[in-house]
Amino acid sequence: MHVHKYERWWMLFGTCMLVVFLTIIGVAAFLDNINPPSGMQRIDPTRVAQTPPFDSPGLHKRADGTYEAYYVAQVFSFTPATLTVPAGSRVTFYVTSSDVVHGFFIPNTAINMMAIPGWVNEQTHTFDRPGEYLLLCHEYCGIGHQNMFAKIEVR
Ligand SMILES: [Cu+2]
Repeated sequence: MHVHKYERWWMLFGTCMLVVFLTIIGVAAFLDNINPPSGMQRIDPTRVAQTPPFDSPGLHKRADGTYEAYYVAQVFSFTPATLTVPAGSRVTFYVTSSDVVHGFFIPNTAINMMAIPGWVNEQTHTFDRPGEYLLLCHEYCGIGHQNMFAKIEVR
């Protein structure tokens, strides 16, 4: 079978691009630890305020010295609005929504989740650099969406 040389170059180009894309995905998934959030934990969205631990949202210290941060997203705010985290601490964020789908995004970290009514999503980040981090809703959730943000202070 004869394959024209341009056809061979094009097949080689396509194969190389496939390898490049799979390498980028592999590096992001395994080296940068960027993975889809688990979303395996359920919660009754009508009873979020009465369901522990979301009845007291905020930062909770674990016995091993790491932290859990429980967040409730609702139109058009996050609870807690401000979180103070010690520098260098490893924080696992647990987030749910009590009304509609919201986003949960902290720029300059790998934290990027959806806050979905009925589900609890989680992701972990270590805050090595002190400073003020912005927590943004990046899923359009209604007329006040652009004002939906919170702050994380790392000291
Ligand atoms: Cu929003």
